[in-house]
Amino acid sequence: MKFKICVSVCFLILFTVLSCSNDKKGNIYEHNDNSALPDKDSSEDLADSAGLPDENGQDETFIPDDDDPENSDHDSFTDMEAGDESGDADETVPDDLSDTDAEVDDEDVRTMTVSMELPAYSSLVEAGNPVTFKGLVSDSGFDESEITMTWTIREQTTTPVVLHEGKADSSGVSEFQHVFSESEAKYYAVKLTAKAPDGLEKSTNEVIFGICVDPFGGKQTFDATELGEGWVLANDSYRDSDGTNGWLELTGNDYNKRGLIYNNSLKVYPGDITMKIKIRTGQPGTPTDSGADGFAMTVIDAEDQSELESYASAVRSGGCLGYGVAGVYCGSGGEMDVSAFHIEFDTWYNSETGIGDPTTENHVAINTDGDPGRHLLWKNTLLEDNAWHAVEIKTEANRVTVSMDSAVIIDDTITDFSFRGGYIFFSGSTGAAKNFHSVDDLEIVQECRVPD
Ligand SMILES: [Ca+2]
Ligand SMILES: [Ca+2]
Ligand SMILES: [Ca+2]
Ligand SMILES: [Ca+2]
Repeated sequence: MKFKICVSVCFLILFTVLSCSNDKKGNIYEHNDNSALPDKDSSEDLADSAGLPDENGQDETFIPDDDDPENSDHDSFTDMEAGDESGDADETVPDDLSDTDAEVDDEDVRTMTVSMELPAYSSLVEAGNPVTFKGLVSDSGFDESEITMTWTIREQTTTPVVLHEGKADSSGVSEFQHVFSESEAKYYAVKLTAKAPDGLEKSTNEVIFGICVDPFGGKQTFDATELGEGWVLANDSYRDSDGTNGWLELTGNDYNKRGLIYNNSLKVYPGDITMKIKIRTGQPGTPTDSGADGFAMTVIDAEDQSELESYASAVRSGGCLGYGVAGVYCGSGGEMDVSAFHIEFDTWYNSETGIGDPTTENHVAINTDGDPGRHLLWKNTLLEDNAWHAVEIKTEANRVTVSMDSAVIIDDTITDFSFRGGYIFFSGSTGAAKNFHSVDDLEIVQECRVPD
């Protein structure tokens, strides 16, 4: 009898604690009512707590909020009867069917818990790769293999649709994979509902995950004749090939050439980035430093294709290397206000006012906003050997690091700098002196992101 009193008291305390706990969590537990559909109020509360849109909130941002402590509850959706968040507290209820205590009868010991292990809350999976969904059900009334597990997903403002349905296995596990395409790249809310043969239903809370896209999707080798989405070759540029390897040639080894090659479709994201390219400049045969002028890789933060085209038609060649539109010299024919990042490979010393090369030697430099006269960071560098060199450009906040063939040549900060992303734009020029100006193996390394 003492045991029963203790059990009843303990159960009362436990129930009281859980009730208080549930109050703090708003309507999370209401999702686990026997209703198959979430009630509107609880959905809105979840939306608010997780930074998600509610059913009517078209203008709310559909992005998971990592800072929200409520999110820590995302995968612990045991119901009140289950006892605690670990979902294994059913054993605390005495399994004594002969007990005459009204609180402990057949109805009270019937428990079902359902939880979602995967996908993890706010996780991102790149489009084209499988997303694993895994949930677990435990039911005291039926064998788990008799429980129907229904997975529904919804987009920001849409109603849920069934993604997958089937019986749990004998361990209560429901697991499958689904591949989302690039056009389906967005945030989703997924929910798992378990339904027993007698109609008892329990649902997890919604878990938000994202399908993201990597715009440049790996290395661009330019080996195929077809360059791929968005590439534009303008003026004297062309794709070259030795029959096996292909690359972009900006000028060819000829005088008074200017070439532009840019991508008018894929935009690099703002924020920290690593960009890798292979470059080659010089004359065939014995290396000499007598060639010119040089070339550059630009990331132009143009609003749209039209602004990009305006920039492409405004850039000046010669010592402006096909990227200059601003500053004392290259803006002298009409300055253009642009937001751009440039790395130049300069093989001709310009002393003209407004270009002001900082060294008479060949140099690699970081310039910004269309001004070849503003060498923010630079380094004398061997360039005109007509050999391929691997260049890596990395930004971390206002720090820019450049390495050539794995040796760091620039590593410094730029005041008020941040990488703003945009369109990839290569340019090069020759004049009274010439060189090849070749680019290959472009690789953009950035975090996969969910499109806006
Ligand atoms: Ca290639
Ligand atoms: Ca030179
Ligand atoms: Ca120069
Ligand atoms: Ca320069």
